[in-house]
Amino acid sequence: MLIKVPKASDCHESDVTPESIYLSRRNVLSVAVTGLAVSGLPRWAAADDVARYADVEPGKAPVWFSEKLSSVKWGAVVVKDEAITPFKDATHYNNFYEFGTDKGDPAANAGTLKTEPWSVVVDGEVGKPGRYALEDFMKPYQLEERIYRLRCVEAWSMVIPWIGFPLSALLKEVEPTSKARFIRFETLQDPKSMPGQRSGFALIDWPYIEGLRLDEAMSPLAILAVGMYGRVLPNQNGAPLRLVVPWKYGFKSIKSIVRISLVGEQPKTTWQSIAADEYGFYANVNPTVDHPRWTQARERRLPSGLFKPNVRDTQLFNGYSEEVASLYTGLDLRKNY
Ligand SMILES: Nc1nc2c(c(=O)[nH]1)N[C@H]1C(S)=C(S)[C@@H](COP(=O)(O)O)O[C@H]1N2
Ligand SMILES: [Mo]
Repeated sequence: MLIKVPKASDCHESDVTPESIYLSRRNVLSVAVTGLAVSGLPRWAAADDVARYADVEPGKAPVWFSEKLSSVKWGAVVVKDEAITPFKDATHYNNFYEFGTDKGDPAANAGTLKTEPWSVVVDGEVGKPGRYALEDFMKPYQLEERIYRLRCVEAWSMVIPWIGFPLSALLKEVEPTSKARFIRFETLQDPKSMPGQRSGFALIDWPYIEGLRLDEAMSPLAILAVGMYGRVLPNQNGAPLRLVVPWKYGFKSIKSIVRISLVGEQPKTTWQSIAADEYGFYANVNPTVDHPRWTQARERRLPSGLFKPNVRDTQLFNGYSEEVASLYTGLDLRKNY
């Protein structure tokens, strides 16, 4: 990752505002009455309910998404006692190098990304390979809201309410063969719509590639996201389909996926290819294993002011140890960073 000195324009000078201010729900009353509230969010909402986040533009959603929105399991996983990052920050402070390397570039440039029609290829070591139109690809899945911390390797973090479905559900659909040991993801390559792929940002050998071990991919926390903040994913956040693995540094959560392959060998990932000594395949969030050029012990929780930074301790596995630590028993996390 490039070293970036934060600019004043990168973030707001405000302290974190309680989640309740950003979040208003149609069913708040019913939640209070039934006592299902978790940090102001219900675990389950009525079937016709839609989460409403204040100050969020609904965005132009495809029909399949709007249809699924009415049956989303709202607040299926939540973060307790931490505010949801304002939508404005989550959509204007991004890493998506296909659209430029400045934090504001994806918001400024990703409008050119054409997300409809979109197709996804599933191939490699699977019983049911195929090429699907996104609306067909999505048919089997029930959407859930998953409110997760996102910790970038650059030491900033957010809390984002994603809408997606477990990656394990996809794996069940496509039937990995006994030879499948890893899953590999590929982002769209389209220099016409992606200025970062034309500008000769020579470091990256496009397309962007990421991967997981198969057992990591099966973790109930790993999701494929199609929405956030109660709406369809904005282009700059990886529309129309992206990975979210909340216990790993953000670069593992690959955006705008066009190909998912089950493979026998560990895939060569984009950031590993750029600097293998700085960015590993595992990239598990770990406060005790520093990046060679900066500490990973702490993070800036956005929004964070330049003069009043909102800094907090980074947690092992980004606070998801209980769910994922067992995946790594016997693995030297210092060597396998
Ligand atoms: N294709 C692609 N996916 C990507 C990136 C990228 O540059 N290209 N950046 C990654 C990094 S470094 C981070 S921190 C997250 C940021 O996701 P967000 O902008 O939705 O917060 O996306 C990840 N996925
Ligand atoms: Mo990142």
